[in-house]
Amino acid sequence: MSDSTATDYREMWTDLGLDVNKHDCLLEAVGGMYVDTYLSQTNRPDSMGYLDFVMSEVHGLRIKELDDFRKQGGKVVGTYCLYVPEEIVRAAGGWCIGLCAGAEWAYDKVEQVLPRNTCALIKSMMGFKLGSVCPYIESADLLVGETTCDGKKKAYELLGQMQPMHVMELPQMKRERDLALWRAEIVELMNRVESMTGSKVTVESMRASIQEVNDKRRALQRIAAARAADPSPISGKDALLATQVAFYDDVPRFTQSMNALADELEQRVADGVGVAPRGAKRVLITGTPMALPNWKLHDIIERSGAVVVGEEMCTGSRYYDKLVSETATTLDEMIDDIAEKYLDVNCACFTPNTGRIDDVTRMASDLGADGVIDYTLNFCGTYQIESTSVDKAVRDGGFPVMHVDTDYSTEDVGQLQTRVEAFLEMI
Ligand code: BJ8
Repeated sequence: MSDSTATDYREMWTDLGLDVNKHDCLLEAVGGMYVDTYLSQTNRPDSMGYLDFVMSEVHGLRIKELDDFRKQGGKVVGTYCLYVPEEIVRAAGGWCIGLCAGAEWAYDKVEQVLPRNTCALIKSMMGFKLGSVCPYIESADLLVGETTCDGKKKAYELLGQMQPMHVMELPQMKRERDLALWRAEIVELMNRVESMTGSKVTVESMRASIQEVNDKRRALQRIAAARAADPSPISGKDALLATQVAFYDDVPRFTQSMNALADELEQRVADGVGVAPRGAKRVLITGTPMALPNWKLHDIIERSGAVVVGEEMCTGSRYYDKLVSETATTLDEMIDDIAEKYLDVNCACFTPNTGRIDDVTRMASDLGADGVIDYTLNFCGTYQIESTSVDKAVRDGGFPVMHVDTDYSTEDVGQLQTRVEAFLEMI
């Protein structure tokens, strides 16, 4: 991260409209966090070198790639949620990037337009834009939002006054008529991206995009499966980082690198090599997403000697555990398959959302977890209320559970550390 701050990319950042001095501060802060959180780990898989490199160039080389793509006429679509189908954007010739919303930034400006008691993810999303420090959002030709939670919906109206915005209406139940509505929304997104890129989606382009995004998810599934071993061959922090980077890295390159990481993890499992000693306490985390660079809870848990073995969240299994069917032969069938796969994501904005509860207990058992931490960002009503059902199902399944409500600040780190240590001692 620090290399990029020196000189190379300042002209590009300026051209993108960034506040370059504030951006330097952001890079320095995130770079410092990365060194403390990641590079201080021991016995990491060698293949993590790829993600270290990606992070060292997170606002440099990758932004340059987006810039070059756009200069050749390419279009970049920025998203904030798992429901926006990357396959559609890629099939129409665009690139899709998940936008940063994982750190506190410019809250003084944010709180002039949003209530203070808004969840950190939404405040961060707005803060990066209002603070002019995110080269990803400034590289996006179109933002695609979705009607998930109320806070995001209303914040998209404000973002839409600053940048081109397309909002998809996501139904909040999963009946046949909801699927029909969702499919129509996907077709509308496809039309919008096609008119922006000037490139029509074809059976061939859609088949290729389904295949390459599935391949990315398959690579992440291999990494996830390796974490069932005791000792776990990879830290939860490193596995979380892999999923976070999946949202914005070049797709084929990322897939290749993650398959190399999975090869190494599988070898480590065969050799009994782990990041923590065999028998270290194993924790499954469930809840709201942890957008880059939110590594707070994983760091606290793993510094306490336990290992995070899975994440039932949008920066975890919800992102990679389901694939789009690859058997369709017509464009209509492919769109059906995409609509079905995406509506099957289990977000708490749906009612009922029993699929998520089933996933939590299944994952806790498959991954040999000793306990579950249910993690929610403050003021996220849907996940906070769903905690009651998660808590009951996890306890009924025989697993201890702890609930954490937090945000992106470091103020509660000491208190969380004490609570996590007490939980780990108890399990
Ligand atoms: S599919 S979890 S990425 S909406 S934490 S902004 S819900 S108040 S992020 Fe999410 Fe899509 Fe669902 Fe996943 Fe609102 Fe809650 Fe904040 Fe949230």
